[in-house]
Amino acid sequence: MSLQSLALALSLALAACSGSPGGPAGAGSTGPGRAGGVSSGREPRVRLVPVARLEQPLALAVRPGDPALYVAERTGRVVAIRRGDVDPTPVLDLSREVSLGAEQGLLGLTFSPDGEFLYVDYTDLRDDTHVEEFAMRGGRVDLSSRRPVLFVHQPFSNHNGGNLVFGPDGMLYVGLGDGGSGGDPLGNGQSLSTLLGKILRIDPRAGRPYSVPPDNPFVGRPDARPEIWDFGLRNPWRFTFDRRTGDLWIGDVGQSSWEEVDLEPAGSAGGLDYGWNLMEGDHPYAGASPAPGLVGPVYEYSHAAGACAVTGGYVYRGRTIPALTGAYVFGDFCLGRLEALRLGPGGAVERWLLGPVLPNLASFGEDAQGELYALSLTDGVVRLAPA
Ligand SMILES: [Ca+2]
Repeated sequence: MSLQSLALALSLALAACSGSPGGPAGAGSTGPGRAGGVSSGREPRVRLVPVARLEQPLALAVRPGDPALYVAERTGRVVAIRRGDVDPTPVLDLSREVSLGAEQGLLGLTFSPDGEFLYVDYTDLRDDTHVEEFAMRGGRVDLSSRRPVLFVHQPFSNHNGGNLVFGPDGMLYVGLGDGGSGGDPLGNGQSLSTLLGKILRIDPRAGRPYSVPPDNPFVGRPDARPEIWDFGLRNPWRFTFDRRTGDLWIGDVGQSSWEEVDLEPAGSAGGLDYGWNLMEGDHPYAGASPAPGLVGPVYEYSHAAGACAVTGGYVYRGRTIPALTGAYVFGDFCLGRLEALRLGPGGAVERWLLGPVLPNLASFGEDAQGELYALSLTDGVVRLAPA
């Protein structure tokens, strides 16, 4: 399959299962923010600086004390960009072990806060999810240290989540989609007895294969999996913590009509229900009417104008684009536009386009200095720079 047809297949799959873009018309180029919001024209623009051409890059991470950028390729390799050049020897190669259907592959990577361990999330040849740990030795993994951390059976091939990130609390957060198909036929998003449709919070270093932090929200409840941090998520493809505030930003991919950005303020005790599949964005989906207690998005946009899947990003905390400081940078896989938003008083959303369009915009990354990168399945890794 060519890269283009692969990208098309992935985009169609990410775009969920409706044959129609659906979505109310009239959203316009700025999209229907929850509380409106239009660019004032003063917001910063960026340009994209090529960093590396890689094979379907999907995730980027850095280690403390190591200037390299580590990138997960969907096809199974972790590669390092050292001093601007791609190291020809991979850090890790799982290419014989990963499935490569749409939305599958090596989907996420992160390092332990001390930089000693690499964690990866991938779908195996039977389409199931694995999170594994490897010790780092001299900038590459020590294969003999390989250790399974988490296994999750996937009932369908799509909506695998795959994001891994250590929070400011030192815990590992793991994103899992609702198990796939379309519309969440198994009801996983709202079920506390499955890990699917969730963000998990675990401590992979404190136990074997991991331990559950005692302050997780559902610890001690017999009807719930204690690993669950938040639920009601369809496919929290990319989520990140604001490195300054600790706020958790989640890009949750929608079904047929609405894409959403969710925000969990720092200090949350977890246990939040982000609504799926009772709601898609702010709109009833399987539920007849909005149920009480659900947490709606801080921003949503419709599939009008060709949008298909939100690609969650980062709050900018770098130094080279001061006017962007504190804004949440994100995009849409099909539109490829780089966007940013700020929240004002009362949840008012100011959202604008940063200028560039990156085809097949699949992910974002952040380096040790807080500078941001965008990852394209077809166009490699690029760095955001002031326009
Ligand atoms: Ca939601």
